[in-house]
Amino acid sequence: MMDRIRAGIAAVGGMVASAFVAGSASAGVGQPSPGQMGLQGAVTPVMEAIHAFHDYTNIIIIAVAVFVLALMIYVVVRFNEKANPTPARFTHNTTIEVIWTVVPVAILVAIAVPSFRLLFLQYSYPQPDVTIKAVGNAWFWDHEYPDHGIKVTSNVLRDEDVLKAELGNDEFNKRYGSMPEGLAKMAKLQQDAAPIWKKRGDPRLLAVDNEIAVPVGKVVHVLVTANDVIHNWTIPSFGSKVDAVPGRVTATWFKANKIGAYYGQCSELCGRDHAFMPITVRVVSEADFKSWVDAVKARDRNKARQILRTATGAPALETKVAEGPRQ
Ligand SMILES: [Cu+2]
Repeated sequence: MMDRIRAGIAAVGGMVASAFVAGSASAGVGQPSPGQMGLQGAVTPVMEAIHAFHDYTNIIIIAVAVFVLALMIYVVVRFNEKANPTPARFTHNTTIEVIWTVVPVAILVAIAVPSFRLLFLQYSYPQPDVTIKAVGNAWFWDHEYPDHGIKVTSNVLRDEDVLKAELGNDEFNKRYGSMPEGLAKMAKLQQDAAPIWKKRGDPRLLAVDNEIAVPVGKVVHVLVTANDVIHNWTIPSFGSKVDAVPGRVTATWFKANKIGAYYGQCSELCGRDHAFMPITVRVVSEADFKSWVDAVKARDRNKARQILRTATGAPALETKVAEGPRQ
């Protein structure tokens, strides 16, 4: 009975896994895409290795599931009471017992070796070109660049923030100021903001007011910690996901090889606004990175944001930069 349940679970696992393999081809890069089932597209060596390991492991999982299913069908057909009225009475077979012990061990070793290789790639840090200290707060991120002397506070952009940036505070208050706070107002704001999100080219709930940048093709170390509770610094397309623990420094590294905008979000349940502390990293050319650093140093948030948008081919904004709830 247990064996049958186990085989059933393996068969279902195989089907799910094959759906994942099929889905990964259509996955977006830098952010999730509608109907996506697999991992987000890779732009770093680590994420490429994660993809390769994921696909490789799936092949083994599917092969095992198909084999077990075939065995079960064979047993059901060949050894049911009608087809096989007098069952054999033996209980041991040394050859088969050796095989069903050795083969699974070999399969586990075949999974363990590339898995350790991936772990070593993730946790042996090459010499950094840029170092970022990411600090998780309830509920926003601070990013410090100790070698460049800058600090960027990233807040989630809400519907009302982009509406305010688009309409101006006065017009915003005129339209929405008299509405009572609640679900109806939230729905109205979401509806009215939808075309603005589209025009901006920013993904709702993943976009932040002040984004951070890194130069393309450079090794970046992210030292991650937290001020209050445990958060998690994640950018799926970089293959980076590390806990931000108060009083402790964890680290991740990446070398992004493609200019663009990459989105992630806190991935450790951290409280009320856990779902509203995204991270945006723009990978830009060395020259754009330098001018962004200068703009941040000069405390010109608007210019800093426009530099990053232009550098990554995002639509330029006529409106001033939208600011999130906390500065
Ligand atoms: Cu968090």
